[in-house]
Amino acid sequence: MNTRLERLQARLSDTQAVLIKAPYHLGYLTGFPSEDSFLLVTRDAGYFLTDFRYIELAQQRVHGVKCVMLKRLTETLTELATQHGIDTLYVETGRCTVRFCEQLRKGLPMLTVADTDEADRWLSDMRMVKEAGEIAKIEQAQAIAEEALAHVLPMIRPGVSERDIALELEFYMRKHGAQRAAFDCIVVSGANSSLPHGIPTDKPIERGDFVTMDFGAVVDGYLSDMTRTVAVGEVSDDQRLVYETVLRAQQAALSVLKEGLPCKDGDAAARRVIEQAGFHECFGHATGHGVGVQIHEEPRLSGGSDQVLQCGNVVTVEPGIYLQGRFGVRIEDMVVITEDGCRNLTHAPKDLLIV
Ligand SMILES: [Mn+2]
Repeated sequence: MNTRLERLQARLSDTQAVLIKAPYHLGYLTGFPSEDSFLLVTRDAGYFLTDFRYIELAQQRVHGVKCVMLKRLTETLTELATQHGIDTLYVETGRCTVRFCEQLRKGLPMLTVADTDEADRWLSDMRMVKEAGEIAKIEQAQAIAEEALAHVLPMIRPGVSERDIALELEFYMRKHGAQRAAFDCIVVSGANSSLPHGIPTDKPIERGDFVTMDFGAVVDGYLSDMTRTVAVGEVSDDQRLVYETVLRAQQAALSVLKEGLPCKDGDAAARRVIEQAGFHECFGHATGHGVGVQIHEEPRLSGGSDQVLQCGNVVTVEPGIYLQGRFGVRIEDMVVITEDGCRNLTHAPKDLLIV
C-alpha cells in the first residue's frame, strides 16, 4: 500500500488530477526521484510518466503506480485525462515555469490547468510531518555530517583555505555514504564569517579567526543541516561574548520547542536573548526551518510564521550574530518535535572550541 499517494488522492474529487514533476516529490510519492519525469495522480489511479532514458530504472524503482513510456507529454495526458474524466489539473506552481504551464494549457485545451497553490500546499502539509522511517534517514545523514566535521577539525589551522575545508567536508561525506552534499558547503572565516551564507574562498585561515561551517549530507533523498563555529588559536573577549550569546539563544529556543507551540514563539525565544544582549540588527534571518527532502521546507521558525509546531516536524534551530567586517557566529542543530519537547538529532559538541 502506498499511503502517501493515497493521502494525496484523498484531497482530490473524481474530476481532479495533480501533475507532479519535482524530483523530490516523485521520490517522496513513488520512491524514484527522477529528472524529466512526471507523476499523474487522479482520485483512484497514479501513473509514472517517463521516457526511454529512465523507463527501465523506473520499472525497477517506482512503487504503487504504473509506469508509462512517454513520447509527448500532452498526448499522454490527454489520453489519461479522457480515460478518467478529468477536467481540472493541478500543478506544482511553486516549481513549474511559466513556459511549462503555457505548454500544458495549449496542449490540453479541454482541461483547466489550475495556477493556484493547492498542489504545493497538499504536498508541503504531508511532508512537514515526518514518519519514523524518514527521521531515521535524516539521522543517518546527520551522522555522516558529524563524522565529516570530526574529520576536518584537525585540519583547521592557519594557512589552510576555506575552500580546502569545504571540499574536504564534501569529499568525506560522499566517501562515507552520502549521495551528495545537501547544498554547497559553507565555510567562512575571519571577517568572511559575518556573511551568513558566504561562499568559501581561497582565503587562508588565520590565528584569531572564527570559522563557521554550515553543511549537510543526503541519505536516500533525505537531507541534514548543521552549523558549527570554532575559533582558531585564540579568542578575544568580544568573540567569546558573541559565541556565548548565540549558544544561550539557541538553548532558549530548544527549551521551548514542542508540539502546539506557535513557530513565531520559537523564533522569539532565541531573538529575545540576542536582543537583550545588545545585538539588535545583528540576527537578520529566521531562527530555523523544516528539513526533509528539501533543505528549506515547512514549518519556518520565523517571526512572520502563523504555523504551529506538530509532532514529527523536523526543524533546525540556528540563531546567529553577524558583526559586519569583523566576525560572525552561528550554531545550528536539527531537532524533531515531540509531545513534550524536542529530540535533538545533532550530537556534535557546542561549547566554544579553540582549535
Ligand atoms: Mn539551516
